[in-house]
Amino acid sequence: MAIRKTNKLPRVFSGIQPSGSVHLGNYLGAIKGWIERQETKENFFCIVDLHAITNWQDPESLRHQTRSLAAVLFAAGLSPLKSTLFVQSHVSAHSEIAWILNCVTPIGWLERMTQYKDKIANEESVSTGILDYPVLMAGDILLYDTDEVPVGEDQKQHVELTRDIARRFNNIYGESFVIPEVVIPKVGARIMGLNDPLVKMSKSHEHIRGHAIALLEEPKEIERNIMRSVTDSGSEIRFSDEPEKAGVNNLLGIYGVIMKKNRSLVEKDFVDSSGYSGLKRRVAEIVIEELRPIRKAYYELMSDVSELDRLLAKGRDKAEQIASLKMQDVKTRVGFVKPH
Ligand code: ATP
Ligand code: LTN
Repeated sequence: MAIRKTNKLPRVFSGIQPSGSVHLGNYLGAIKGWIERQETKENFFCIVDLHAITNWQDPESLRHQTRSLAAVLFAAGLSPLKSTLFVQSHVSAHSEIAWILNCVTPIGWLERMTQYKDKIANEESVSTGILDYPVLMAGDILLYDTDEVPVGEDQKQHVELTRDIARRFNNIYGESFVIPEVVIPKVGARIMGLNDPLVKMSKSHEHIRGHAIALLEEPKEIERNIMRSVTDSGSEIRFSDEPEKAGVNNLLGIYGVIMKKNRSLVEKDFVDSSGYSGLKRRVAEIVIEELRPIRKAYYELMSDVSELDRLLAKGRDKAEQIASLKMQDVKTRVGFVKPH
């Protein structure tokens, strides 16, 4: 049976790539929710550097981004007392389990993944890592007997695949893995690019001017990007699924998550607004206010890198304890000889 205590809080696992600057989509779609639910769950959050190198990363930048991401998460309110934050490559069980899960995962399951199909569409040469990305992610989740995986909408299919892989392994080798549930926020699960509201805000497009709002961006820059965001030629401020209203829809969504208001309350707030520029100005204001304390805390944390590394080492120790027990169980089931 799964090695799991019975009387404890639900266990949560989620991951984030140190592959670029954390943006408002990551924050509203994932990080903010992780932090708000810290009290009521047992939390494992992982900086997934092994996933990040499925695309080329400059080594020095990757090292910097990894620490920087840890600082952003702590600055945003992740508490080292309530949550375990660690770096994926620090716990070797993640690579080990991925290999074993590869051997029970049909290639066809991976070729079906929409993120894989999107990623290979514009690439001439695609690494095996891009195809195998969801198996590594399944390993992350299954190592910890995870109950809940809070992610943005774009990762839903990967968590569903994780469930399939876990069931297949359990059928072949006996019940080792807990089958995890995906948790998608009701609002904010898909923040769109400010330059193109039909495309998800993404680290991979951060080089495009005006696409994303980086969490550490200066207030002036945030304001400029929001004021320049693409809307439509109309003037109606309402939620809508029509593609031409996607820009306004996105701005209202951002406002709703930050203000914790439902759709009708959000729309009410803009009944007397002075057109789209009033909407944009108000959204810029609240985004700036939301991010201001995070920026301040971030620079304090980054001024003491050894303390940051110490916190990550503490996280690693906790994660490793659990992951190595699961790895032993998995290796025994598969038929590996235990070293003397
Ligand atoms: P990339 O698009 O380059 O793959 P990313 O921006 O999606 O990177 P990740 O590190 O892969 O960043 O995602 C971290 C978390 O943020 C995941 O839970 C993901 O679902 C969520 N997320 C990413 N983009 C958005 C978005 N635009 N809206 C809401 N949630 C998002
Ligand atoms: N693939 C995810 C990051 C990720 C993750 C995970 C999320 C890696 N391992 C485990 C949840 C659980 C992404 O690109 N956002």
